[in-house]
Amino acid sequence: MLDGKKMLFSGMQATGNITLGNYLGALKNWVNLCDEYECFYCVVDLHSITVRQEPAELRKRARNLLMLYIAAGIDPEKNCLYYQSHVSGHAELGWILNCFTYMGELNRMTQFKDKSAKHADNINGGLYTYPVLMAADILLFQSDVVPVGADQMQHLELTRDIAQRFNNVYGDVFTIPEAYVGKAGARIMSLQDPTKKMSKSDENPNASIYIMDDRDTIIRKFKRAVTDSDTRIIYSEDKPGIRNLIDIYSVASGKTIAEVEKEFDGKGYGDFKLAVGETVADVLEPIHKRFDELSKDKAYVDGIIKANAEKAGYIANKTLRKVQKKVGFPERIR
Ligand code: ATP
Ligand code: LTN
Repeated sequence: MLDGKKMLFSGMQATGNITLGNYLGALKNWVNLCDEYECFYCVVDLHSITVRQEPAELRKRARNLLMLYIAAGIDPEKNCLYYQSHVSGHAELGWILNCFTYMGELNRMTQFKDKSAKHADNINGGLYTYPVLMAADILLFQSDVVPVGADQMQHLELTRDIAQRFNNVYGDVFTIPEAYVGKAGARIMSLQDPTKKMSKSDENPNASIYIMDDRDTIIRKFKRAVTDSDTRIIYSEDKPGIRNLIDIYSVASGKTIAEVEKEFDGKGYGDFKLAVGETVADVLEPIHKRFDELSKDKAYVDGIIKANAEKAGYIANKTLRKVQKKVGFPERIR
């Protein structure tokens, strides 16, 4: 608790270009949570180097992501937006929690299996212990809730298990966090293969809408989206292509699935795809504008980075010191 509010933590990797999946599944849901929670939104750059990164590119992407958080509507005065690498407690707690995590648990992580297959030439220890660092992120802030897309549920479960295990040995040190998965948009699928999630690391640029795509590109990509062999706009389990587009349109427009089906009753895929494209472009337009303004205001963004890293560092240290004491590290001499 901080100032009477429950704690909330989430993060995104600064790898690749942020997609519509990241926006609808995560970012968009983050915007209004600060009324109810004390929110920490991190750019998880330590996680990013589990796959090879070009240093200048990583630096640029990390800053762009932090600006995108703000451009998407997260108020940096009311939320703590910072880089994971600016708060050393993440890595320090990560190490300690590694010693409370079993290899059997890590072997079961599906994201590790997927990423190892994708990066077969670089299956490093960081990729393997990635979920433990994520647990450290969450537990460092005594988080009550963690808003994530559905793909992160397994990591959240592991975090809870690690926290519980630690608490069983040392008493109530960590708050046991709950996942908060938004009702809509939790799993946006690829436009080229609707059985796969839309992912920023997808090699085919037509599979994803990137948040920074311009209107024409967005409309073109939706026009080319793979759909099923039917012509009606109906939400159905066995029509994953059109179901995904209905999901996207529904979250972007704020209409229910039934309203969308009704609106396009008797119309064809062509009309529908155009409407989805236009609606998504309308949603993203103000974000582009705000992002451009922020890009030009270096001093403002630098000020946020500095102040928020200090705030996050202060809170993180409180948990870290407690944990260090519990496990038996010698006290600091002042
Ligand atoms: P990568 O392709 O590099 O693995 P990613 O696109 O899966 O990345 P992350 O940085 O791992 O993105 O995720 C950031 C947030 O976006 C997480 O909360 C995640 O659950 C959410 N998210 C990612 N992809 C989707 C998607 N297709 N639909 C809904 N939410 C998503
Ligand atoms: N693993 C997450 C990103 C992430 C995260 C976190 C999300 C790192 N640390 C803490 C929530 C809380 C991902 O790949 N999307």
